[in-house]
Amino acid sequence: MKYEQLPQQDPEITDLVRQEIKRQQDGLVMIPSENHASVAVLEAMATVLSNKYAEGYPHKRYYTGNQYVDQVEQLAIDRAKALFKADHANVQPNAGSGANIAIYLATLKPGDKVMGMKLDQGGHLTHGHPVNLSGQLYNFVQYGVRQDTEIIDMNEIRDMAKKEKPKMIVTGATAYPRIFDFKAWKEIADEVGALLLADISHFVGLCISGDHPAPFPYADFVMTTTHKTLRGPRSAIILTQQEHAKAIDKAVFPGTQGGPLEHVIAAKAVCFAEAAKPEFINYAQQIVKNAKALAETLTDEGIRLVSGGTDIHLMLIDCNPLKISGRTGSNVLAEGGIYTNRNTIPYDPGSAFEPTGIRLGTPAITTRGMKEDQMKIIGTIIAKVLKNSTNEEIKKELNDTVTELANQFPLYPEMTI
Ligand code: DSN
Repeated sequence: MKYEQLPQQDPEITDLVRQEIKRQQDGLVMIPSENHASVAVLEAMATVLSNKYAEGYPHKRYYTGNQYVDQVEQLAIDRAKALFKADHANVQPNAGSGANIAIYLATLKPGDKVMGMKLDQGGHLTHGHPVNLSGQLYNFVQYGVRQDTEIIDMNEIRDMAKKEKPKMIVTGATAYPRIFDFKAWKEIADEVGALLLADISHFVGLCISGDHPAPFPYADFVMTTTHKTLRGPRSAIILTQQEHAKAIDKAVFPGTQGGPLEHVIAAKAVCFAEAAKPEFINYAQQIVKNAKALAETLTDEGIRLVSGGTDIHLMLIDCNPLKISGRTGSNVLAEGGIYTNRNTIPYDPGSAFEPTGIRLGTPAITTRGMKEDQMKIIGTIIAKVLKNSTNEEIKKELNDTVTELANQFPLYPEMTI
């Protein structure tokens, strides 16, 4: 991928893009919701498809000149349906938040009761947090994890669902290191007559590889972002059973969005084709193997992980025993080139802004080709740094380790700007 016009025309933006490429190349991205999309995915976004307005859906548009974007969008729809074994796919949502809001708009009335996971125990803003439209428009009751196990207790979920009788149950999380057993959730949803939404944004790649239970045939609605473990462009999709197809399409456009981003839809089509290849299964399986190896190393080094480890691609470090804040821990790692994020942990004594946890994961470093041996190296240095966050020698050791790994596992070598 060679940039030509941009460097000539806009040196300021070029320089910032160049520095960002270098930051990603020279560091280790361990924020579990980030990844490195393929050059093909990135190239699909840098196309003239971006110029086209296409309100509506393939062959039902409001403007003329859609003969090619119709085919692009139809390809994306067909590939998504095949990949996820879904009756219907809407590939237009620009982001996960908008996708969730569109699902609510399609199915709920303001004030309807919904069950979703608490943000500070792993959920998402759009799963009913009071500062978000979801929590303001709908009557969300929020579930969490048990304090002793830090794991969701399905008996508690059943009791809550029976008591609250929600119209919808939202599953999925952004900071929960265990799995969602969709079959068990469906049984509870059926018992109380609730619709089931599976937000699989984080672990979508693992649903494809079989490392996490698949949401279909249990969920009524499935949504996912496309840039996390799916490794596509920054965007989202909604998958449904046929009976909800019309309502979902109406809720996305004209309900919550205008003209779709056809260049991003093209990039989604490219990533769905990539995810349908056997190599992707190996990739997603390796994400989990790496996460388990990393969790084991951190634990062996005396770091406490929420719920004792992970089943998926991410884990949460409890910073309380280390006597540092999540901010200090994630900042000192970032200074040495390991990017994680500060995060609340269940029953956090801190706040959302100053939490006492660090969230980290393996999707992006697995994309670079790293395996269990590298996880041991990374886990060992992370533990050492967090236990000695003011020690300059150890910080230097972190820097050297990151440089060595980054050089050994190059990223975007073909990218010149
Ligand atoms: N911001 C995303 C994440 O990091 O998990 C969720 O929307």
